[in-house]
Amino acid sequence: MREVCILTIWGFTLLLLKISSCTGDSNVVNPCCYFPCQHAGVCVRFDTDRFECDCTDTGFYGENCTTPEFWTRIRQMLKPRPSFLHFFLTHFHWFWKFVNSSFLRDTFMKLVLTARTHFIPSPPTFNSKYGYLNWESFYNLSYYTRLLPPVPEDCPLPMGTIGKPTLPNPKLLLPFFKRTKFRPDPQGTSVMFVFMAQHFTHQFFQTDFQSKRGFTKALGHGIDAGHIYGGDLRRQLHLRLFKDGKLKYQLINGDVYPPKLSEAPVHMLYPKHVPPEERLAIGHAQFGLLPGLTMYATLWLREHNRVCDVLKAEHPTWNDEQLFQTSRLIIIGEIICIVIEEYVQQLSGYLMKLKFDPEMLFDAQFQYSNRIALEFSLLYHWHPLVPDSFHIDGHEIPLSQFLFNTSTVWRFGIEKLVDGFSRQHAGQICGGYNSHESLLYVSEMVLNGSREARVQPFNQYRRRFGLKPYASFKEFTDSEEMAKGLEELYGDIEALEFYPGLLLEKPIPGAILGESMVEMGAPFSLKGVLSNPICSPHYWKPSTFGGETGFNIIKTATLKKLVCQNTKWCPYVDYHVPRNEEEAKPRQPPSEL
Ligand code: SCL
Repeated sequence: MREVCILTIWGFTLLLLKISSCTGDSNVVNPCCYFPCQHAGVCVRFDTDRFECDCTDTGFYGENCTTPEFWTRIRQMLKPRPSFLHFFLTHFHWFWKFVNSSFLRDTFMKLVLTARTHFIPSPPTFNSKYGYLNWESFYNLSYYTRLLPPVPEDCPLPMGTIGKPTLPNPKLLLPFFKRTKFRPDPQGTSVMFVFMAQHFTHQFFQTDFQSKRGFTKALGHGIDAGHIYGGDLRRQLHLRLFKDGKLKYQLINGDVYPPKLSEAPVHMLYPKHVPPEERLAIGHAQFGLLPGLTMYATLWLREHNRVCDVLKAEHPTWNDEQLFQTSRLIIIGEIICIVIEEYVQQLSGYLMKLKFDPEMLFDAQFQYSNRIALEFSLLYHWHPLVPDSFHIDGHEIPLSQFLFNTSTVWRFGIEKLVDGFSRQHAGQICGGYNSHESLLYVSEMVLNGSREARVQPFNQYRRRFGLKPYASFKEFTDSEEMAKGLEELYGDIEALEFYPGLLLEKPIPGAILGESMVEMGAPFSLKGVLSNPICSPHYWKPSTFGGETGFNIIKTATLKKLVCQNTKWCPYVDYHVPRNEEEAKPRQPPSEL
């Protein structure tokens, strides 16, 4: 009798506890929803209403990781603001002219690399499912990683505890993205850069839209040239010729192009109206989308086969497999070199001459592993780059007629496409009001995806990357209309979302990007590029690339060589539009062609 009684009381107590955890606790806000831990400290919830910040290795201590340790305080006092550093790096020609031609170039480059990459945790940490460390999130490469954990599911508001009860309808944000009048990038970036950006980044940004946001199909998590060779072995085997290490190709008007889809039956996304003979087989399923992408696919295919010839001449005993694999490593090296020394050079606007030299990091603390972050994939939606139409060989082709118009590639030929793209201005990325109307649906998808993934507010990321959070929308943008509109939609600058924050922020004066895009993009970018295995001490030597010849192809790779060693005549080719009359002179094919 007594035992039954005790059991009943126990049962009653358990029931009460259960009820309280269902109802009573809903009044208790998960303290981590306030994002209390500063300086990348980790918020851990204890009990229902208590939290602790783990400040390990942040350089700060105290309940919220706000008190700097001694050396942190010294560093804080000496460290210049990012805006000052950027100004310094983009001004004072005479200073950088001197630096670029002395040993100081290496010193500064090393400084840039280490200062940038230390923001990226490696091995990776959180992902879209897990706001705490665990084996699954480390081991499962199908996830993009995350720098900041998702906003906890049980927070009272979508952005934690600040802002409106619901986020604004994405459709109401699109007017701030939409182009009024084409605004060219003041740094003089060309359309050649635009297609490079799209072609290059789609090897590691392949969001899996079948799954929820936060998954990727590109398991290489970096520069693996999967967009050239196929993302998996099955695809690669279809694309290979199995002779001399080469890739399959076809000849059109006597020039080399990717093979017909019928010759290399891989999955490609072509709409019905594209005739079978115009469908090409390319490493990436979507690269029939735009002639600019097919152009780069063609250039890299020609370059791969050219490198195979160079290797075969030196290694007549090598079989197809070794020629293929070694050429692929050389192509990866060429991509990295061109990306750092020309692509990032153009993007950053730095007067310091950037240098690709993996040896710089051999004595630094640096991990040769990389995981693509969701935040990186979100921030790289740079559709404002795209102009309203394309100027090629005296023709003006509107964007709408460019889509899936593969035959444009051989109608003009690679030379004329490169020439036209390199002379035409790209759009300014940040500042808003510069996305072509037909591309706004992409921004809408990014907004929806970022909400589904519960990405933390923009200002949280400003803090994470050592930037001062914005105090108001007026400080964030120079457009009064936008400041007012965003204020109404979000209610509080602390509730502004990550992606609109990055894209709509006022650009740095005279620059293509805003401060946040530079300070958040550069760490992901440089970490992704330099953590490639070929940059590690056991790979970075001549034997990996078939000897000094192959090694030198990497070390001296340029965009101009990529084009002009694989075309009949050398067009104007640059990520910058012509800077002087000499470069602006028209180029024609020699008369015998
Ligand atoms: C940069 C980038 C990718 C995205 C955004 C910005 C950038 C340097 C020197 N990089 O590479 O500015 O510049 O890292």
